[in-house]
Amino acid sequence: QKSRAHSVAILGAPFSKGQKRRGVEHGPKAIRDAGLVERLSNLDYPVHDFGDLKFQHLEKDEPFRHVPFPRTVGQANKLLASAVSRAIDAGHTSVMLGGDHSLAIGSVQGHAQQCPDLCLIWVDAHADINTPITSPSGNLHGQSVAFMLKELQDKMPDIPGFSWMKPFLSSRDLVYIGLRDVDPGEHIILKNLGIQYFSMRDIDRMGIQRVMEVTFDHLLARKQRPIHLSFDIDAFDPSLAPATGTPVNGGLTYREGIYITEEIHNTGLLSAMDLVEVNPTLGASREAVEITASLAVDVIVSSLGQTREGAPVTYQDESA
Ligand code: 6HN
Ligand code: MN
Ligand code: MN
Ligand code: MN
Repeated sequence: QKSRAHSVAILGAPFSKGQKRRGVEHGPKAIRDAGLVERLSNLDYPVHDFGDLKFQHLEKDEPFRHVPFPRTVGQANKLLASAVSRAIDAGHTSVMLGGDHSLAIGSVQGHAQQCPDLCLIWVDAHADINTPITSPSGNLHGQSVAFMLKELQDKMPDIPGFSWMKPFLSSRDLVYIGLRDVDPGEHIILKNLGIQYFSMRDIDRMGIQRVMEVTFDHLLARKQRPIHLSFDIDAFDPSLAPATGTPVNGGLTYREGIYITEEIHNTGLLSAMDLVEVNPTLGASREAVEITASLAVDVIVSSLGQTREGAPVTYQDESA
């Protein structure tokens, strides 16, 4: 129940080539402009904002079958993986600001370099577990998890740009929350591998409290280990998070989303997180963009220990 006195590393990842719409590369700026660092400094640990990663532009990057920008996405994730690995090694809790969800490949892989026994909680409307073969769109942000899973190794073609990594995660160390738009090929993978998931229908049936209990039973009952939280803002209902590329009706309420992150914080095991798919060019209005970015900040500060019930002062406040 006790949070470790960890410092927080913020890594901006302005990247959009995991899908075809521009604008999501401005996500890190929108989330910072919504007050991320100020809100985090109200909590009692040091915050290190490492700024934005500089991703390289590749002149020639032919599609692999119908998958666009494979080398660009592969190389960006390689860079991100080493940045996350270094941040964890330095003792920080890593907070990656996307960018599109293909960035989870590098973020989780870099985390796993330091913490090979990590488990993964994926909060999303989508399962992002298409392979390049099953993917209807070709977009790599819908395939991130397939690159990670050992059990899918023989279903993955040799796609250019990814020779730097091998699958590192076992399918039983993964839980999904919030699913409501799963492609046919993804559904087969979820069922064949027996992956633990909670769709929006499951949340309707069980309630979010029971969902979190079963999630932690599944991931932590055998042993306590580091948690990676990969949070796609489109897990929320589009009325709360309109500025995103692939919105789907019937998403998480504000309170369900914050309950998820409060419970994750309460385990004391959160070691790295991603907040992805905030696209400030897609909001219908300035306000639509602002509520989406400010929701992203709420998710991050809640994951890192901001509570709705207040907290005792744990330091000497000289101005008091
Ligand atoms: N995301 N399942 C669709 C696809 O193109 O594979 C949508 C993926 C959305 C990805 O929101 O991170
Ligand atoms: Mn430090
Ligand atoms: Mn996603
Ligand atoms: Mn999604």
